[in-house]
Amino acid sequence: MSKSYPEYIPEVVLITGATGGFGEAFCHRFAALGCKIIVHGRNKEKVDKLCVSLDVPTYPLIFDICDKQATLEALNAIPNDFKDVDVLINNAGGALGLDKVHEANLDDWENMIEMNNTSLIRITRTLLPNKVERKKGHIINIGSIAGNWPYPGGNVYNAVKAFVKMFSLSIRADLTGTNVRVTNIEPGIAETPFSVARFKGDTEKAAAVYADTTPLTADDIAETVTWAATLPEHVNVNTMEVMPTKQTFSPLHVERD
Ligand code: 8X3
Repeated sequence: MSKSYPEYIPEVVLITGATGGFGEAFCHRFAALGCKIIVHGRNKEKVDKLCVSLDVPTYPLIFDICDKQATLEALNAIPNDFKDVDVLINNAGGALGLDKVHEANLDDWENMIEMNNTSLIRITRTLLPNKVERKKGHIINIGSIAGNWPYPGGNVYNAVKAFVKMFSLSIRADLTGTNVRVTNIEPGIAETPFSVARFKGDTEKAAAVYADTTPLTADDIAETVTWAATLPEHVNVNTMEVMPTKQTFSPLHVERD
């Protein structure tokens, strides 16, 4: 007789960047499983509103991911009934700009490193000892196909997502024997506020990214994340690259005279 899944339901899930796009979809999906949710965001009003909409116990976690002190203070103040985080989903981050390397904005580059890498390692390092002590837990990083496949204008965004992938695999190597799981989910083109942020509020440019095709949705990625998180505890999905059916690969570019 074959088993039926999900076999494992986490108790406490912490989602960073939870107030929109993927993060919000993750909140609803884990709430539907009955998990307690720590909802992170920068905007208190948005976080509070989302917490109220979830029909499970929630804890609002408000801080700017680029602020080290605020991050550490907020994480260290998580109350006892939420502090055993079973699943940490490092979802916060994003892209800024799509300019060529010699024209890109240096501040955007530095911000991308801060948002996608520095903050992620800080949060992970702070929450990991609890998981190791309990010999239980799962870190799910939201990477990107951008970390696997370079594309024009991707430059530092591609690089920060490649960092997330290699950091995920490296944490996994260090955590051998601890029973802690690590997964890097690598979505392709997905219709979320991602492109509005990349183009700094230019909604027309953002809409063009998703025009005349069928991109992934936040729900599609929530499905993959909850699948990885609810597999039996002896199963670890290392990486999972997910594209819309209508997105594929191009040949390598050859410059001709
Ligand atoms: C987002 C995927 O292809 O827009 O991480 O860079 S892509």
